[in-house]
Amino acid sequence: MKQLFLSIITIFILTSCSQQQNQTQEQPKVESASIAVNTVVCDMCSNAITEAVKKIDGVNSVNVNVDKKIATIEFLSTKTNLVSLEKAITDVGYDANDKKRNLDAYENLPGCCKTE
Ligand SMILES: [Cu+2]
Repeated sequence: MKQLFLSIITIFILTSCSQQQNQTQEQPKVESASIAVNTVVCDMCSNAITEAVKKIDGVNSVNVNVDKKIATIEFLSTKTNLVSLEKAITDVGYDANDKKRNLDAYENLPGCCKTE
């Protein structure tokens, strides 16, 4: 009786382990990108970029560091890519890596967010 109980436990452990492995394999790959956002000056800039990037399908998280001027973004590589992330940022009026900001969007930013 005790042996039967032990073998049931063993089967249970083995089954739950293999299920966990399967889940890991099925999950799409999460990538992290650090994008230089050199024209960011304040929290409003940070919020504008965060809101814009979050709208992209496949983006898990966005964190803009105003002091270091870096946007750290976690995304699913199966759904989006670095170019799309950069474009979302330039479209709201900020430089992203070597991509220049959209000037019309930049003109519409609050005065405190303009760098010139
Ligand atoms: Cu700002």
